[in-house]
Amino acid sequence: MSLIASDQFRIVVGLGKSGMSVVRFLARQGLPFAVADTRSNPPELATLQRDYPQVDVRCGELDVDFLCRAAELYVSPGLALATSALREAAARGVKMSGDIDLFTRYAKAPIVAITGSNAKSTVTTLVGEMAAAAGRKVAVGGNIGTPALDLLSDEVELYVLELSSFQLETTERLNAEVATCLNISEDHMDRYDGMVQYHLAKHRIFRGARQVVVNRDDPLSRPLIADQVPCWSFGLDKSDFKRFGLLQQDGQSYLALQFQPLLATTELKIRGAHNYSNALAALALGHAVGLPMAAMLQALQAFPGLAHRCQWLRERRGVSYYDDSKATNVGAALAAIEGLGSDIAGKLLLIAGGDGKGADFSALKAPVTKFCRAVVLLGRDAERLADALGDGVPLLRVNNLEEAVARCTELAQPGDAVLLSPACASLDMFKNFEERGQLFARAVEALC
Ligand code: UMA
Ligand code: ADP
Repeated sequence: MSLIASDQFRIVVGLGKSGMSVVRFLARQGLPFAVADTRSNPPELATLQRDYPQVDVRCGELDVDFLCRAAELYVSPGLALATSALREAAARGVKMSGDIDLFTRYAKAPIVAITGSNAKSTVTTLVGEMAAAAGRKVAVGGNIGTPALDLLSDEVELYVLELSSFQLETTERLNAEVATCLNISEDHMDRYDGMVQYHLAKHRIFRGARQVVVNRDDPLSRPLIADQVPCWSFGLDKSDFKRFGLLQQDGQSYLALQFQPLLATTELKIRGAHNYSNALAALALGHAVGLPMAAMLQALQAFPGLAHRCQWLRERRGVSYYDDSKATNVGAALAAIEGLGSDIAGKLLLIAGGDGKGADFSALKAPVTKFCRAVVLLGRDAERLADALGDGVPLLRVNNLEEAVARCTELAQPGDAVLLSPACASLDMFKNFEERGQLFARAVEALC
């Protein structure tokens, strides 16, 4: 390895899933690189040492002089560019980049790019299913799981990428065929100085986009783009020219484009107004890249929804149990409380709390007071949530999900629903939101 700065030498910063995908990619390209991670034992260390034993890897506090030997750093989305060592390296002329930036330089097929505070995974999966139903060779990845660089192949005809604001921060110009920011509500306030910074990071998705899709129900989803860039829209109001929306006909509500009803909402397996919005967003994105309508509707009808997103688990003595563990922010929990709350005969028993990521919980107060019989709180920010919710409904504190399920079950009446929709990240108590959802489901299963 070269010890002096070179325009060839790069450093991968962060050795998680995305860092490891960059390692594999650079190794395939035969480019010289090293790896750094602030953790003493990063998740992919064993894999790196097994598959690339010759690569120099530095664990522990980042060493600025070491970083400055590189022309370019590929920084994990999990590390803020404001980290002091990264800021200093940038000030000394090192280029900051990321896995998505690298991906865009090599991807040959068109990209459908999806960001937003909520609904990214649902819409990304839907567009992927639609493209597959249309017979396209489609590759789906990004923040949803498979790192984008692991998707790269000459065989691929369409890339569908879920992108987080973190990934977009290090992406110079995505040049997507079509890009969307589905919605914006407060999230990751522990990483951004405020909503303006978060919004700016999200809107980087539109850089170089050939077409855009906007949400008529969320003005913050609208990019500043030139008039000539084709723009499709979706929203829960009436459809129109280039506008996907809902049409009422014969007492039925239809997903529609222009004046044409496409599919009755009752034909969908995913329910609730927020999911109709997601279905319309996916149709708009698919339509923009030329997917045939019949294949898209077939995929929509078959889609059962993703696990841990308002997922129905069971009914016991007239009470339904729902796992919405993926509600890691206030906007997602609001959609579940309002959507489910207005759909059931009884009231909600809400389980909430966890790592609030610096969020303002006050928007939950009115819907919780309206729709909940009681709220069971757990996790690091339980007391901050309690302060925001006030005394409109009984608040109970518990230490774990088993206790939470037991308390809710005692209080529930026939027609009620028990809803895990934490409005918080899970990392203070669980490995991830999946583990939180699985433990909740296990506690619900265990009820005799
Ligand atoms: N970390 C350190 N030091 C380092 C690098 C990371 O302490 O040097 C810590 C940070 O707390 C960081 C965490 O480790 O948050 C994870 O970083 P990582 O580099 O190990 O992450 P990856 O395994 O590469 O996962 C990343 C995305 N993670 C984040 O953005 C935090 C995954 O999104 C994504 O699926 C994966 O790349 C593949 O593209 C996860 C996520 O939580 C699901 N995303 C956030 C969200 O959806 O809200 C944005
Ligand atoms: P993301 O990948 O952006 O986190 P998901 O599709 O995984 O999105 O859904 C995350 C959470 O957001 C779930 O709790 C889900 O119920 C909720 N949700 C889904 N669609 C919407 C929407 N259109 N608006 C607000 N919340 C939504």
